[in-house]
Amino acid sequence: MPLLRNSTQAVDNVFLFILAISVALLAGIVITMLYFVVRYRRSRNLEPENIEGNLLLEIVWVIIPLIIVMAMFFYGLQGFRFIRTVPPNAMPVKVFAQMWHWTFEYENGRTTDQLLVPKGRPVRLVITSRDVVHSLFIPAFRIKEDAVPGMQTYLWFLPDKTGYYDLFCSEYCGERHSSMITKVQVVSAEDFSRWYVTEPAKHDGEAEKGGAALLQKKGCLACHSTDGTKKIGPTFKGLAGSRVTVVTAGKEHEIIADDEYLRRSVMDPQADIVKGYPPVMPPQKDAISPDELSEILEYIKGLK
Ligand SMILES: [Cu+2]
Repeated sequence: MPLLRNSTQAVDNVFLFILAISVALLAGIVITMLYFVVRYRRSRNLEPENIEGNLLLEIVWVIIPLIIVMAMFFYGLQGFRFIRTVPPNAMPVKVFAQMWHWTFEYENGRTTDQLLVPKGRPVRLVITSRDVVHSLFIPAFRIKEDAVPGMQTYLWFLPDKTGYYDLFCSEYCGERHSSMITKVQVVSAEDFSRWYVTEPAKHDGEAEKGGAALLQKKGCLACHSTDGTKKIGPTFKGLAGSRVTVVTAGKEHEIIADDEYLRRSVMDPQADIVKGYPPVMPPQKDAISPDELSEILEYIKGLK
């Protein structure tokens, strides 16, 4: 059996093996069936014969399928073990799933919303969820694993060709599930180390700093707009200081969107639900630090 190099191989080998056996079986059965239809047609066999058992034949049709099925099992097991055994030199990346956004965190604390990896080095993804069950799927590398709140799961893969590959959520997780799609970008080892050591603030443009960048990074913009557009949640434009009709514990009332209200809406979103919107936002206590929240609010207040 060939030595496995990556997960794509591990899965495709078994798939092609089973496919080949299935095609051979299908052809064998159909050909035999057609032959029998002609050979034993009614005009030639008016009187049916009585057939006794045949021990040899019975042994053969138990043993051969057994060998085939066991071969599928061992071939599959080999691939499964390969996929579940992370090479020791793998680069760890933390993955956080949340409605409806992916965040990738590198060892140096750097976070991104696209997965950037160097060519030729295995990558270990340590996956968890900040709200509901999601599932991380990278079809090009044939890997998929659930993202479960309160639990860590893992995947690994070997990016051996540069380029962009789809990465998306494959566990229906609510209204904007389909927007949980991003890319894996495989770059050369040199390009990667250059990017890895660059300070994000120097690297990214002015506009990407502070609150605006945080809104993007934390996934807020999946549901909230900054230009007045109505999305899953209310827009941030003109929000600060405005009058908002909210539902608190089943009772409707008006509230002024002051600092306290804005903070509560991020950290404990279920406390007051803005009228006309679904109560779907998860609390951000663990995802956004007090300093980050202050920066975000500063930015939101500027959106007149
Ligand atoms: Cu999801």
